[in-house]
Amino acid sequence: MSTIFSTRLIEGLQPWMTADLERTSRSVGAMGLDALLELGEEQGSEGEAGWIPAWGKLLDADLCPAKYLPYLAQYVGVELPKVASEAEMRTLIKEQPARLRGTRGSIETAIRRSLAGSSQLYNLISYYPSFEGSIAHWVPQNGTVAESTEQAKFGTHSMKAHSLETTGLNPISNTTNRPAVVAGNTYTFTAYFRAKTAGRTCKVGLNWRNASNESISEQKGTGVADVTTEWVRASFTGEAPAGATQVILKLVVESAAAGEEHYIDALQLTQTSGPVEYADGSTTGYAWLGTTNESVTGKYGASSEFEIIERRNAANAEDAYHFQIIVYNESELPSKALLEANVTAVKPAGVFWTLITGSLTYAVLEAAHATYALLEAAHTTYEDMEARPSA
Ligand SMILES: [Ca+2]
Repeated sequence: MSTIFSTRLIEGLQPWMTADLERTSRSVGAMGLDALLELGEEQGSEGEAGWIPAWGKLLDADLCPAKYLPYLAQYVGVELPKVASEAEMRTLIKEQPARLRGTRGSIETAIRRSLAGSSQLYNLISYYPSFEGSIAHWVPQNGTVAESTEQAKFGTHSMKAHSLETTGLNPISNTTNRPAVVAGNTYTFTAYFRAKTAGRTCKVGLNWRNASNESISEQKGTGVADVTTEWVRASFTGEAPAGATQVILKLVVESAAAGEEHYIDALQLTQTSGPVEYADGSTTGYAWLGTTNESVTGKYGASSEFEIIERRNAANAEDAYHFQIIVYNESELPSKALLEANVTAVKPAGVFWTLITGSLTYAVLEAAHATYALLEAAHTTYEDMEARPSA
């Protein structure tokens, strides 16, 4: 039962207070009018520091009680995502008001918000780490390997290894699929395994090689048993020995019987002291740093620089414009020139933006609020954008 409002009411009515009026005042307070008091009451005095006028809290993005933020957001035309935290809601109200919709500044704010963490090289496997289109440069050893769409941990493809002998399977990468390493750095290699019929002990390992492709040493991680019902991840962590400049990736299925098959997917080599979440250039927030599927993966972060280029679609010059958003970081990711050289995206009619390096398209567009902001921006005509002040 509310007592704050009723207590204040009784105090305010003191000169006329009777037992009946007091009972009435307490019933009015019991109606839950504390919330009204919380928002409607003036604090301090006008002209003095810290003064908050009546209803001032409700319309202040910093002072407004959390439960009323969606209400306040309506005043500036912002739709708050249901998953937003209180801090995110306050930020969105302050940074993304509708009057800035369609402006370059608003798009920049949305992109900035979607770029989190630090920019870094991530998955160092440079040739089809998820087997999405090729299993080239894999030497089967004791069996055969084939691209398969029967199972996939990531994407739609995996590598299916078929044993021809009873000594197990151990495909290794070779030729152009020897990721570069630096002696003294610690690396973690991981892969997912899945049995087609029978579970076996699976391991991953690295064969450290020098610049002449001579073997220096070889190490494997702990075995994990693969099963037919889900993917299991095997990992190995080790320090690159002196002289090592590259590695051959080794996948091992121990004691596989002749005719037995196992699926392998989502290979990852990272410069980390343990396994980290799988990502390649097709994963949201990451990018191929060269040709799709045939280059290492970089992760975009808050320190990435970006640039928005507005460009008229030559095929439909009157009414279609594109935003190209190029994200790059001069020190850690490819140069702007290299990224621009990779602009290959086909621009479908009616789409107002293209982002180079396909994965980044989704990095930005799928970030919940960025999607909203960009879609809203896309609805604004180019002429309108030019007429608006940049913010
Ligand atoms: Ca895959």
